[in-house]
Amino acid sequence: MSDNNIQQKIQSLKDQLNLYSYQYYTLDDPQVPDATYDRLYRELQSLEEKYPQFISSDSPTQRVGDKPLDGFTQVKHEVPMLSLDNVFSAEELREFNQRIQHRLNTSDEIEFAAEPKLDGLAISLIYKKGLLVQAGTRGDGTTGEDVTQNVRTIKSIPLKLMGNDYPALLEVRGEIFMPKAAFEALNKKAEAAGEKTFANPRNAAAGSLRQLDPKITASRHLAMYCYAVGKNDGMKNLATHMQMLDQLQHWGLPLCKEREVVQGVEGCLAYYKKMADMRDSLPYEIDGIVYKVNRLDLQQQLGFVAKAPRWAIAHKFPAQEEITRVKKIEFQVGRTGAITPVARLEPVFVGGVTVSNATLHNMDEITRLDIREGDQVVILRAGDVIPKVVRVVPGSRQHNNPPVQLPKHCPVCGSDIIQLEGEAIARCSGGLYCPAQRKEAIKHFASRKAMDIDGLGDKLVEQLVDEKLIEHIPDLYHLTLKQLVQLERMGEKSAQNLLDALEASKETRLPRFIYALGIREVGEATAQALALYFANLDDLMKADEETLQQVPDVGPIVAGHIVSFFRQPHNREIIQQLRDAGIHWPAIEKPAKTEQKLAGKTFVLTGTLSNMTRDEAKQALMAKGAKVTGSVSKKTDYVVAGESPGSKVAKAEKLGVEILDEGALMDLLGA
Ligand code: 5U1
Repeated sequence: MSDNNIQQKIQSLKDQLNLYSYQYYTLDDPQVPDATYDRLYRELQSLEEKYPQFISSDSPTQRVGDKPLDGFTQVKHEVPMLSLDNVFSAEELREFNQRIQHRLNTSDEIEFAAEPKLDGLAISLIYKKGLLVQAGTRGDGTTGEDVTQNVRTIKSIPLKLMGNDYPALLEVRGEIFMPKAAFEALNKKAEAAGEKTFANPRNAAAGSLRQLDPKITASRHLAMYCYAVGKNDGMKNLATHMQMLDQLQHWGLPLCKEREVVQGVEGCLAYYKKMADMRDSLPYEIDGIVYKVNRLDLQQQLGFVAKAPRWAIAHKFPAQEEITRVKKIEFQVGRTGAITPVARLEPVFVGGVTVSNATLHNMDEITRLDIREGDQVVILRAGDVIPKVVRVVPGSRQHNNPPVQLPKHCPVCGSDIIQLEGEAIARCSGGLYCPAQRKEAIKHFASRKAMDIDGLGDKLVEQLVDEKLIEHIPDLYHLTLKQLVQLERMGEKSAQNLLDALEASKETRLPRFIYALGIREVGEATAQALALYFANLDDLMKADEETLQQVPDVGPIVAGHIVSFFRQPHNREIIQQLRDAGIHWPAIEKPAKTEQKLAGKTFVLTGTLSNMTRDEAKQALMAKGAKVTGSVSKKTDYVVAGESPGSKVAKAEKLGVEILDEGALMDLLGA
């Protein structure tokens, strides 16, 4: 082959590989199997080895350089890298909008380009004649660090722009971040190796980018979204910010897919709400929304104040992490006797709610955190998840309180606390002698997914047990109006309502009753599966471990818990007393094996259905052998979306899970 031919061959391989890489990393839409990419990559590699004179900086083989750096040199930002002003409420956003309208001397609705605010670090990329020549961190806005070697390892960032209409000089700005999945994998690996973990994806991204050895950066799976243009020598015919972003995307740069044009403050607020709802299912961490006046001429008119533009604002989500102090560490007793340490906190507003307690799970967690009473701690409340103590603030220990010890005796009934070898959970050995366990068992029995006894909330259960009006679950069904009205804050009407609710709860369904018994590790789905398999309670009560393990999802541990529950005379007595009190359920017809046509399929239901309730749809699906779960994962086969479905559909789309409408569900059910 002549030199010319070799050069042409190398160029065509580079173009092809860069395109496949763009499809894979930027569009999330791979067009060829990985093996094809690998084969072409090796072909290019071997040609470049033979003809090193033809290696160029935009070759995919040159993403990771060989040499670690001694340190980072500085880069100057000719156009300063600005920051954004923040607002924290709809009211402040309205004020921002009014300031803009006032300055533009208009009452017309302003059009905004809206996009998520990523929790990463700002970066400037410089392309000369389409080739990536420099990447710099923001630093103080004027001078940053040269991290070109490391940024070149980020696969979604093109080493060479696509097309041929880009300006000779183009500076692109955006955010480098670590996707949630990469962050979790990185921390898992660090934990397994006994190394320090990163507190959040932002720190992980910053730590990974500031590595002297680019090979380490390359292994960290960073990503980038572009959100602005810095210095350039001509971006033509653009009227709006969104057109500018679309143009960057055409040149192969990575852009956030969730970006949208919205109208006025109300449009901004609707977008904010939509993204807040989607936040947990997004593959990256965000801490708010950025709105920018969409028209570029208006941006120019508005100009800047100090270090921030007047035409853009970040609307932050409520902080998810806050610092507070641990007042006390107490031990709670759960329904199954599990002893859970709980941190009582000085109340703190975090993630949109006031938090004054956080579970510490078990003694292993206390040791891991090295947490003591009086310590200052970082509390995390993300989405709907329960608040969590992330870490003790280093150096915050003022009173040298002693390390926390697991008590030897139950704080409620005084029975011995036992911790079996190899188990993280310690338990009170008091069983139903322990009022705490009894209370929790009764609360569970009355709860919505169990017997659904309206008006019998946690507080009332505590009161009934404390006043010795009830001791065990069946006593609920012997309460009288006279007894109830004696309780503090209980009027005759509420008392009668409770008695009516208790009466109504006697007519139930077998799966609810099994779940209500509170057998360890028997949740709603397992209770349903047990009811379906055995069809009556007596057969379930007699079943041995081997038989139980025939039931979908029941393994040896759950089977063991079920057998030992029904073996206890006390539990059998309670069941008999409940039946004697009149609790009953309709007979279940065992579905024939041939009717189990959805066996092995996992469904998630979301939104409102018009022909049946979600619970009815769930029963119908389970009767056909399907499993119905509450959250979408890779294991989900179908998501059934009714009216106003929420974020589960977005997650399903992301994971490529099939989405069915109500009609398709009815077809599957043969209705
Ligand atoms: N999404 C987004 N984040 N962010 C951060 N847009 C955006 N714009 C910024 C910053 C600092 O600055 C503009 C002024 C370009």
